[in-house]
Amino acid sequence: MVATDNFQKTSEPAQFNLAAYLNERQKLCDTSLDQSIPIIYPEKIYEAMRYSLLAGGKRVRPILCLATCEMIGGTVDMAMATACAVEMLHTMSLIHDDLPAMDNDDYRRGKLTNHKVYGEDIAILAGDGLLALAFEFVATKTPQNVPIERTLQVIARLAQALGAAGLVGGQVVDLESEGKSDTSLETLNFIHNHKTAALLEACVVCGGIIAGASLEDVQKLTRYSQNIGLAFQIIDDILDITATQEQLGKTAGKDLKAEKVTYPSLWGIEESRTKAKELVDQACAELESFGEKAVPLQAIAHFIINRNH
Ligand code: GRG
Repeated sequence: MVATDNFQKTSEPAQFNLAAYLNERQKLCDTSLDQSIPIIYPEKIYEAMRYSLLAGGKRVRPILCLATCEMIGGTVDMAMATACAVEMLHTMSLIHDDLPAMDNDDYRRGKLTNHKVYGEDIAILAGDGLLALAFEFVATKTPQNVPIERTLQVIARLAQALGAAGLVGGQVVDLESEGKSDTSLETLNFIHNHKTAALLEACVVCGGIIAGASLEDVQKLTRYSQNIGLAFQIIDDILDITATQEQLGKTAGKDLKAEKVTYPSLWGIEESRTKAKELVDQACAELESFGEKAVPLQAIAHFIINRNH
């Protein structure tokens, strides 16, 4: 990920080189993801899975998972299998989201969408393959210095974040809301707490659980991640209006076209930015008790609202 030059626009701690940190972590995740799917027979499905997984996203989710594990006292090695899994899960949700039956998009991460290259049948299966692989990966590749009970908790949390109580439920309400100009703020919050924030929360909380976070730590991590999750979506809505297709790597202006109610359509762009900043400030405050160790997660929170893609 190339962190934006303007990431210092808000007041994240000085002396922490976020751009270098993100760059190094992104490379680490990319290497592990590349190794996670060898191409064997039937080659087509492995190629389709690799096509979207290695298409170059920002890797915010695995980076959050690793950073939280380290903040709580664990290591990158302990959390890498889960970090790869969350990126596989995120990628599968993007592949399915882009299908003609859902958002019907031709571009993602600056490339043609999976179904445009491999066809709808293989794209559905590539998503399914990534979904299954993610859980296999956590179960079989988490190192033995992570107690098995923690790994089980991670599997349960990830499944919960993805299913009807998470991404799937959020997507259903999102689909139902298309073209409805009277969608309430409550419904909008439901959609994004489930579609976007639930997986971000799982990334952070699972990173913490792997490192042995206490119940109190998990509560702080939950509040941190729920706040950044909503801020992430507010910025996503703003970028859909203000950024170009080139910057986004996907079709811009889709929300307006689909007549979707969004945060900027309810509050306006400036008010939406202010709310996102307030959420990030609240998120950072949740981690104050971790002192210096919280600096990466606090800086990532600021990156989320200052990004341009
Ligand atoms: C989860 C079983 C299962 C099915 C999928 C389609 C679907 C159900 C859910 C939709 C989830 C979705 C696409 C949410 C949007 C999340 C979001 C804000 C994506 C953009 O994330 P970035 O900006 O993208 O991190 P990159 O490409 O950088 O990773």
